[in-house]
This record gives sequence, C-alpha cells and structure tokens, in this order.
Amino acid sequence: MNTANAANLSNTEKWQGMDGHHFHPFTNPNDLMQKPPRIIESAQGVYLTDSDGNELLDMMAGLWCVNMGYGQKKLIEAASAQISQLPYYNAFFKTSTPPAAELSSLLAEVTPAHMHHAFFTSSGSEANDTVLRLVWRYWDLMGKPEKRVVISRKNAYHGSTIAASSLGGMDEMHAQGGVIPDIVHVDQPNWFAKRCELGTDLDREEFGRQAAQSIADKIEELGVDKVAAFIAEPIQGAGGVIVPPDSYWPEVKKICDHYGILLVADEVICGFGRTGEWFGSNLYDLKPDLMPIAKGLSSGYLPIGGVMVADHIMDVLINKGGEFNHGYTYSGHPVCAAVAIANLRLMISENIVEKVRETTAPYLQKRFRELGEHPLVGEARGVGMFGALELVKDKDNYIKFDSKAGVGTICRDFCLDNNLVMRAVGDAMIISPPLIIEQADIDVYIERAWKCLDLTQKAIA
Ligand code: PXG
Repeated sequence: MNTANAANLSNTEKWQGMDGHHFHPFTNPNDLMQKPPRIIESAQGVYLTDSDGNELLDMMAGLWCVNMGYGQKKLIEAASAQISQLPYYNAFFKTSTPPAAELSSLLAEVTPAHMHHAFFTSSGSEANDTVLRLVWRYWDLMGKPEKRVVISRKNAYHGSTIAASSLGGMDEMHAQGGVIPDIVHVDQPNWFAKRCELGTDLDREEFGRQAAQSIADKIEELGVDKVAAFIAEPIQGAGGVIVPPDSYWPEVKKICDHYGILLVADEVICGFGRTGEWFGSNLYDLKPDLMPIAKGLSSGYLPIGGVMVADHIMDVLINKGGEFNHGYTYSGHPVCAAVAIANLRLMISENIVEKVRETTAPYLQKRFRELGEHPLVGEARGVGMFGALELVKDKDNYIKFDSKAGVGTICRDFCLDNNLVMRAVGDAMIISPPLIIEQADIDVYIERAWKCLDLTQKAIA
C-alpha cells in the first residue's frame, strides 16, 4: 500500500498509510489491516492530541510511564543540552560520563537506604535480564551454583525479552516463545479472581497468607538448595493492578528470610511515586536484594532502566567477583541519564511523592470508588495512582462475564471514542495516570468513565 504520497489525503490518512509498514508490538497485524491505528501527534500535561484534533485524557500515563506528564520543559532542555554536549559515550572500559555518574548517586539517595549501586539498561526488560544474570552470578560467587531456580508468579509481567518473558507469568507469551529453564510460577494474590472462581465468601487476609504460603510450598517441593530468588512486582500492574491483601507481603518477606533466598522487587511500574511512596518497596517495607527500575525513572521521555543492587550483594560482587560479563551499548546513555536526572530533580522540587500521598491519590481513590457503585462494576480497587474496575455480569454474586465476550475491550473502545484512555486487562479496566494530574482532571475522568460504563452496559444488554 503506497498511499504516503497520494494527494487529497488527510494527514491522518497519510500517516496511517505509511504505518502499514510498521510491525506493532503486542498487536494482531491483521486487525490493523482492517482498522488502521489512531495517530497521536502531540501531548501536554495529561492530555494527548490525535491527528484529527481529538484531545484524549491519558489515564495510563502512556504505558505506565509518563509520571511527570507531557511537555515538561526541564526534561526537554536537559535532553537538548546533553545531546549537544556529548550525545553518546559508553560506560565500559573504566569510563563514565557526568550524567551517568550523577544519576547513579541520585538514585543511591532516593532508593531504599540499603541500596547504593545502579546498573543501567535501556528498558525494564533488559533490567530483568540483568537481574537473572546477577542472581545466578551471586550464588556462583557464594559457592552455591546449584541455586538456580527463580520463583515468580502467574500473570506477572517482567518484560518481553526471552529471560524477562520467562520470568513473567503470561501464558500467551510462554506459548509463543517457550520458557527458559529454572523459572517456576506460583499463584498471584488475586483475591477477586479467587472469590469469583470459588463462588463463596473468602477471607481476604487468610487468602493473602495462603498465597504467600504457596511460595514456601514451592521452595519445599524444589528443595531450598535449588532455589535462588523470588521475583515480584509489589503491586502487579499489567496483570490487572492486583493489590495484595495486607497479610501477603509481610508473610512473603518472612518466607524469603527464613529460606535465605533473594527477593527481587520489580519496581518498573510501582517505582517513582506511583504508590504514593518513592517505591512499592517503601510502601510494603520489602528491603529487596535487587530492584529493577525503568519507566518513571525518565517519565518515559527517553528509554532508560536499571537494577538497584543492595549493599550486601554488591559487597560480594566487589570482593569475590572480578568482571561481570554483562552490559549494553546504551548502559548509562548520557542523554537518557540527563533526562532521568532532570526528572528526579523535578519530582523532588515539586514534592510530587508527598503531593500524591497526601492529596492527589486520596482524592483519586475516593472518586474511583464511586465507580464501584456502577451496576457493571464488581470491584473498584487501587492504591496511590493505580486503579482497576472489575466488570462483572452479576455484582451481587461475583459472577464474571464469559471471557470470550470481550466486555473489557468493548468498554475500552467506548473510552477511546469518548476521549479517554483507559486500558482493559481482560474485563478489568485499568488506570495509572500521570502523577501530576489535578483534581479537575480526575473529575473529568470520573464523568467520562461513568458514561462509558453506561454505554458498555447498554451495548451488551
Ligand atoms: N517489569 C514490569 C513490572 C513492567 O510492567 C517491564 C518490566 C518491562 O519493561 P520494558 O521497558 O522492557 O517494556 C514492564 C513493562 C501493558 C504493558 O500493556 C506493560 C508494560 C510494557 C508494555 C505494555 O500493560 N510493562
């Protein structure tokens, strides 16, 4: 299809024509042949503008990443200044650059107190590949090379490279890429799903303890001498904003300590203020051994991620290690690092984490719960600047829709048609807005969301 140069086409049509050559991530290419993509052309604050001039309220912060919102001058200027000064140099061969150096020291300040070293990557997926290399390296150096197995959770998302997708717990991804050995998955602490599955009352905290116990059971089954680590998002994001029962994390922490296995807290989504704390690990007092980060580190303006390493792990790598044979061309990329520094400094000067915790998140969560009153919504849950609405067939009896009916997708499409970006994970409608969102925008959100729930209900009646 060569429509790119055709006369009489709108800009939208021209871009859509050219985009016919674009092989999109996580998309059925056949669907795009039937209906070309929406083209997002610009953005400001919490609003996106598409090529037809529609203004969409972005309640997903891009893909869970544009935490400080669009159009932030300080980030733009930092990129521009650094690209002129030094667009690229690497961190290999005993070399560094001022932005990579400054970002590592800034991260040592804002991350939990027992972490003072950052390994840089370009994405969360690369961060989790690095995690796996580090976990295995650590146990080798500790003289326990047989400790190889990493326990993860069903429906976890840790990225799309082979290691990261194997660590993740998404069946559809495993089915297409296989899984590398030595990674096993236990149940996620999804109280709502279990409640619907059982069709009876289910004590939330007891369920949380049982979900944690499944990790201990797995360690016993495999033998503790084989188990290296447990990896989890403090709150599962792409898996459907699964907020664990309060009983879950304290129990998991006890289990990891008891068996002496490493705890990896994947902070790619939870990190940088989304939960109302700097990190989900602060919220749940996790004290992880390794902490992958990305997304909100640069508010998504440029691709950068990393792994924060706890001091006691770093001591082993320094004192017993030698060379760690791992790294990427763009590890510590100076322009990406400069933007991340500007982003973190902006977060600090705007007191954004405190503002989220004290003001924005309580307001968002209060209004979000109002959506729980809608007849289609079985549960409205959330923490900080995270939320999920479970769409159900029968809210009194916790009966879900047939998954094939695609009710979440129907609702998502109504949202887009009504200038609202809300993501569907199955029949859960997800939000993860920019942290800088104001109360007035939250009010706009609630109004649009309620309308789209009504439209969905009518459409499926
Ligand atoms: N860990 C977590 C917890 C994530 O959410 C990654 C790692 C991988 O990061 P990169 O930068 O490699 O994408 C993620 C990414 C979705 C969606 O549809 C979620 C992510 C990425 C793409 C889509 O919810 N999360």
